Amino acid sequence: MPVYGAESNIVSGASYNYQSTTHAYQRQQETELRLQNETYSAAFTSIPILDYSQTLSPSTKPEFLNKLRDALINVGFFYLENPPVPPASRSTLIEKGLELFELPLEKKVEIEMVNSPHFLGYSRLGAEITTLKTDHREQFDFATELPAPSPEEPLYRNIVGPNQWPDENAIPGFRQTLEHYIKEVTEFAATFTKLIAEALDLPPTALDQAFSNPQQHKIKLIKYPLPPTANDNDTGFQGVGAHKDSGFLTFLLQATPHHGLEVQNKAGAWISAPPNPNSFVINIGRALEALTGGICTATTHRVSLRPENFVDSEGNSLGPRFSFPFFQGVNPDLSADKINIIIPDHIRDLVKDDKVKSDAEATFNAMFQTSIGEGTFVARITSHQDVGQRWYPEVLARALKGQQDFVA
Ligand SMILES: O=C(O)CCC(=O)C(=O)O
Ligand SMILES: [Fe+2]
Repeated sequence: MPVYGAESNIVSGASYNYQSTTHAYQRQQETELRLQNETYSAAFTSIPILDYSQTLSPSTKPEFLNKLRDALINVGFFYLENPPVPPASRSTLIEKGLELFELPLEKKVEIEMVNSPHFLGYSRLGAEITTLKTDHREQFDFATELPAPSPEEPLYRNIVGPNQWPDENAIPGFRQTLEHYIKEVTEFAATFTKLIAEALDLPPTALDQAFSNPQQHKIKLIKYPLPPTANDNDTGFQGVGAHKDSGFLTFLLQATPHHGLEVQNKAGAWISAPPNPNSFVINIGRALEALTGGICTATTHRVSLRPENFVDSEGNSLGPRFSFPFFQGVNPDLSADKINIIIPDHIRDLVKDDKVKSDAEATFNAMFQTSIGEGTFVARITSHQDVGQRWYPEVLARALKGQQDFVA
């Protein structure tokens, strides 16, 4: 256990009076006590399980924050059991989500993503690319309902805009169900952001500066059909290729019992993250990693479509896999000069690996030098090239040239 000098009790860059220094010292001692229970390493072999109900009582909250900090630093993924989004909202979303995929193709293509300059709507099987390879999945992208930017605003602000909703007559109640779910997870995400701040010994509102008001969050409804042939992840079909999420936090609802989601530990091994009852899988995006100087780690993950993931333990077919991630967004206009998050030294010191810190700094510079919206805009264009071709052909051409230079 590291021993901290009196100086390091003081949050660097901030001026503190005696009382708050004492307070910081107490918090540090609490932290050290909590750290004695640390259980995960960067070579984790399972995904931590946290219980949200522990946050509701002052007697159990410190233990929760301890586990949360451990998961943030060492794993970047965790299950959150008993989340405050009611089970009924989750099951109704799953019901309506599955119904949406059952619509005939002609109804789905009415809201095809290519119609939307805001990257929202339906993507047919195989329309998305991750790590230069096609993903074997079909999906609908929805978001917090917000108006399109005006033509005078910077082009990248088009990552925000209105949804394309399915025909209400074809799927009555879908919009209401989805908007209700977005509202509930939005509130939960705001609450959880405060817990992240507390786990880093920051004031609960310290991370709120990352968000706009209103803030657009995204939700994807994803269907992974069983690929037509056996495959492995290197040469065959990928559900979604290895990637890190780009936003703040992702709250993933695994809608069916399939295995397939895999998380890469820092030793390179792929760790399975199968569905756990009454939980979300929560993971950290690059924006949160960068904003915390690498303390919170954004971890690579993928979805594997091995045939054994599509059968239960008795060998019965499970049908397609469905999964519904909610991506907590950040303010697209956020840039380095607008960010003032000072992580206490005793927390920064928990990350021993200097490479992690310098990578996080590089990500921070790349993401926030202009504004985060610019980078996100280009990433969307390269992931959804049909949308790029239709609405932003010049940006797409430039981005593809950049990718080729990078690959070459
Ligand atoms: O389908 C899943 O379980 C994960 C999907 C995912 O990682 C993503 O869409 O970013
Ligand atoms: Fe992801």
